[in-house]
Amino acid sequence: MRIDVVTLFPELFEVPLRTSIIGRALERGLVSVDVHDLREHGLGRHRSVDDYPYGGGAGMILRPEPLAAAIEPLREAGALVVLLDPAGERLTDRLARELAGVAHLALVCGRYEGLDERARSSLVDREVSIGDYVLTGGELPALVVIDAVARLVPGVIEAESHQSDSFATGLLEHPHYTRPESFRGMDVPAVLLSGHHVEVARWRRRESLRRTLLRRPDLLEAADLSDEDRRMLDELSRD
Ligand code: JAH
Repeated sequence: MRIDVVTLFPELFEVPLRTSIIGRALERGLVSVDVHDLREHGLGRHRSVDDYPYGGGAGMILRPEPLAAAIEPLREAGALVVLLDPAGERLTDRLARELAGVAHLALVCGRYEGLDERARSSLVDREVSIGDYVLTGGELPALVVIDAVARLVPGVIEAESHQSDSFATGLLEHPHYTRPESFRGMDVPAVLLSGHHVEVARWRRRESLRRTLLRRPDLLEAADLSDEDRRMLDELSRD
């Protein structure tokens, strides 16, 4: 998968993209990320990229010409152009999986009060938001999209890891334990040490259901639940 990024702050992408699992995916050539500095397309001696809003008001708006110069070659290369914006479609596990199926993404990071409307409407295919809060720009959301999408690219992590992701199963994950068997008087549940794989699976399913019921009951509406799940939930809701 190929990802291009258009930003006024290319340096924000350096450390996150060379670190850990995403860094390894880039090294291995499973994903490529090219970060483009919008300032290179700035106008005049000061490489200006923004200006005052027509009609007045606070803040600055990104001018359309530098955006067009940066984005048009990416569109022509076949990229799906995604703007990170608080007014966009919410990033969910489903949207991450959809974007992971796109061969070439271009992520456009706004700053200030946003993009000139003519650039947005003519250069952008989709708008994505990572949540209902305003940030100082689209760079952190773009990194979130890259992280969420890149880990779904085949080979980046073991497929079992994301098939059991809570938002893929529709339930929150069960608790996890590792060594030692006893920590500050708190013991690992005996069933996990028993070697009874069927009982371990049943315990994990029950604890997933318990957590979901307690913390995110809204997720239960859409979850794919068996008759046995419903029996467990029934019992849990009576505790
Ligand atoms: C803020 C340009 N949903 C997260 C999000 C995405 C983008 C922005 N803020 C929040 C943003 C200022 C300028 C984009």
